[in-house]
Amino acid sequence: MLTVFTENHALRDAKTELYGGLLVPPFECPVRAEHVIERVREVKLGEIIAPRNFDIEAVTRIHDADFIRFLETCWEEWSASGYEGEAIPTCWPARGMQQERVPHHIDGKLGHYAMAAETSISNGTWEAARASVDVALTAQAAMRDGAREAFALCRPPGHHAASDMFGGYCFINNASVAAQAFLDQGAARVALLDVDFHHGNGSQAIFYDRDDVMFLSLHGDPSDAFPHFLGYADETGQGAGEGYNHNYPMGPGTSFATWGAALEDACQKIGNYAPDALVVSLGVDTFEHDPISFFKLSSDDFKRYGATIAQLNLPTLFIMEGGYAVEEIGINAVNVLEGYEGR
Ligand code: OKP
Ligand code: ZN
Repeated sequence: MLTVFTENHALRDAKTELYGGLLVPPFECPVRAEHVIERVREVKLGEIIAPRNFDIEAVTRIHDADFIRFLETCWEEWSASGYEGEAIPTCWPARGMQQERVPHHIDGKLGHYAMAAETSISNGTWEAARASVDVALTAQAAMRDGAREAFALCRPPGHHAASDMFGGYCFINNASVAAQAFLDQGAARVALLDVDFHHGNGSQAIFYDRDDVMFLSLHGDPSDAFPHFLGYADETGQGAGEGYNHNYPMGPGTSFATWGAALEDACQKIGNYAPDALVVSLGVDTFEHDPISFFKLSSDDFKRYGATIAQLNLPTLFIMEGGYAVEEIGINAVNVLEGYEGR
């Protein structure tokens, strides 16, 4: 399988994450991607290529142009304002407040465009996010040009980012941008399967009222897990999108028996939908030793479910999302790809 990767992911190197009332080193850190590419090399998964640079138009098919300009200029504006730390939102348009106006002050802009406070924006964040979506688009283009499957080793991840919202370590929704690229090249239907531990609220919101992308997500029950305010089973889509959104929330301690049954059900729905392509938001924070998650999948389970996804027999684009047990992230992510290849 082809892998797309760039060292420019390392430009995303924030020093702070607000966690448990402390500013700690971020769980979403550069060494994650290094471990994954190391494992890709170790098992000789296949060719590794660098991304090419895509025009921003492929990104603004999904994201609001003003939001993209905000990401581009946030660090500059924040540091020019005299603040000494990294950019962290501290106030939001909560219930009963103005949702539509974008404030002038950087504190207001951050609150307007952020979904959460753990994702500090730092120097280089925009450049890394841009490189990450170029990785996804390069892998997608390889499939347009004939590859049956590809692995986009994206970092930073993307599935929490909505059209005009960042957070949950995400800035640009790489998987959604890639799904839209398939459609723009003539696909009639794309399935987006999100197996990251966390609900892909950004991807769900982006495609919620559409029937040309079916979104399916297996994740920690939002009642107990981030992002807390989306991802319940009764969110089934709206308008033309009614019936094209499927959530599988699962509780603390969920084992592979339960998780795998949910995957089988999701795969059945994907099969019935008969998409032209499958995009997989591949997070491996479902691992039993993940430091911020509560599922109990073993390293072998990742290989097993890769094989299940392969049974769909669809052109498949894997997009890297989360996974914070850094020592095992390479083995776990590449196990999915090896399982898919029948190794
Ligand atoms: C990003 B991705 C836990 C707080 C969780 C954010 C998690 C973002 C996950 N107490 N904070 O989906 O892997
Ligand atoms: Zn996650």
